[in-house]
Amino acid sequence: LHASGSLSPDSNFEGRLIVISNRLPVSLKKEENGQWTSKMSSGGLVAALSGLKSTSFLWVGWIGTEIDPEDREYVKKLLMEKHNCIPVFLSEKLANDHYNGFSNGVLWPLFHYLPGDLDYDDRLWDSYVEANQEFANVVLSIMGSDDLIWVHDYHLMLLPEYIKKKQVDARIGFFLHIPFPSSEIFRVLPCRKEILMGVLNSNLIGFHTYDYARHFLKACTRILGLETAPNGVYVNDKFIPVGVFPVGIDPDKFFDLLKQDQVQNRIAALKKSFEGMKVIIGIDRLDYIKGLPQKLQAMERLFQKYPEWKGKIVLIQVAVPSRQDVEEYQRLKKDVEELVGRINGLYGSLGESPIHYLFQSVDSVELTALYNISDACLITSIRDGMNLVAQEFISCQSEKKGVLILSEFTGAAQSLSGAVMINPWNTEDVADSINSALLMSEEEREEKHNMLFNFIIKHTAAHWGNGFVRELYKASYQAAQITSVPK
Ligand code: GDG
Repeated sequence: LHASGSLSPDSNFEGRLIVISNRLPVSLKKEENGQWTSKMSSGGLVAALSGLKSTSFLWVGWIGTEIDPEDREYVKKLLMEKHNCIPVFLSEKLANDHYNGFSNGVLWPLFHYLPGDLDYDDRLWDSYVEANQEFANVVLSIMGSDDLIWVHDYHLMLLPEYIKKKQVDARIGFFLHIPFPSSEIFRVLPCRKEILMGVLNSNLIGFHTYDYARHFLKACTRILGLETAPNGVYVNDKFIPVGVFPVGIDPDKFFDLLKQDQVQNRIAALKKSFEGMKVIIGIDRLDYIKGLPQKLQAMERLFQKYPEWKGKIVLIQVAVPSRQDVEEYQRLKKDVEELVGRINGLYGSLGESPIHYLFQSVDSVELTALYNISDACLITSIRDGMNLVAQEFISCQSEKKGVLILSEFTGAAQSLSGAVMINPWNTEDVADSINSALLMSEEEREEKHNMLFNFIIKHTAAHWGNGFVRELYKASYQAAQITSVPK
């Protein structure tokens, strides 16, 4: 058996890891002179993988745009040589129906408990099937039998099955970055069996929290009638482990940024602009799961209930443009802008606005400086797989010991017990929590900060990546041992 080989499950995996995500972490552009340029983007997953111990890896994913057939060989070569990446080529229509249509129009709202927004149609499901099959074809064409395969997220839930169909001894791990909802919600999905079976072809299935894992196991029992244990599910005569792997950040990246002159200069400038004010920071993609209307309503309530804060608090809200070709996101943008206008109209003064709203992304220098100078970070997601902003804020707060005000509906809430927990739907309570957070004594802030800080510097992105790969290696080794026993 290839899978067992001479490797030992107690050692670190030292072979090749194939990481598969919907989007490659590379932006690619054809310049006017016909030359292609490419740039690796930094992100949570990139950081986690660069922290993997002694593992070489290949990354498979869609490049984000349609590539003409005559350019494909060149693009493939460029991505491989420069970035260790292998592109999956999808037509614009297929990519759109798979990504915007089924992944973001059906799975995303449903998994975040918004079945009312579900836009199901069989044509979109067919595109999801087809795109997953395209990914499988690419993986099958490059994989070796000793590779470990790590599939990421809700765009690719059928991929483990499509790989296993052709390569039974493939060693596949699947990790879901978003919540897995209660089975009561999940069972709404017309293709619920196919999605579960797709994922169950993995050797290890991972989630951010115990709740998500529990919901998944319950769905397996209710929908497929499978027997489960707290740590896995029995499919035919095989046990598929289901584990909890909360993702982390790369705190060193922020510590290094804080040492840079550029960041320190920006910190000094921002401190000067907001002198005598309490600053609350919000960094979110403009997505309905992030609860921006709820956040703004709570700010409005705060100014009504505690008028003494007028002119003394500012919320800096960065709302990063996201999925703007989807109708719900355009509506959300309008609602948020109306609320910002109303609050600034009512509680601002000439030359001063309580809400500083940026519908744009900011660079890492600005981001780090903003995290650093803020007295509180306000996260009001109505559902959120984990939420990395919470951890990034903590990593930049060694001086100020600002307060993290965190929605209990984020995955992060399950591990960041030093945060002030809020229910974003309870406007009154959020307003009260902001008020008390800003009045919190230095000792209490310090105690909470230390607790949070110690947690995030230990549970880093690299810790997560290494933990998952180690477990996948162990699980696939054990599976190989089981199947090698003569019948
Ligand atoms: C999904 C799940 C889960 C944001 N604005 C700017 C900027 N960012 C960076 C943040 C952070 C990341 O984007 C956002 O991460 P989150 O975790 O908050 O949220 P999602 O994008 O929804 O991610 C989520 C995650 O996957 C990982 O598993 O935690 O629950 O929904 O790193 O810093 N970075 C810069 N400028 C910005 O304007 N430079």
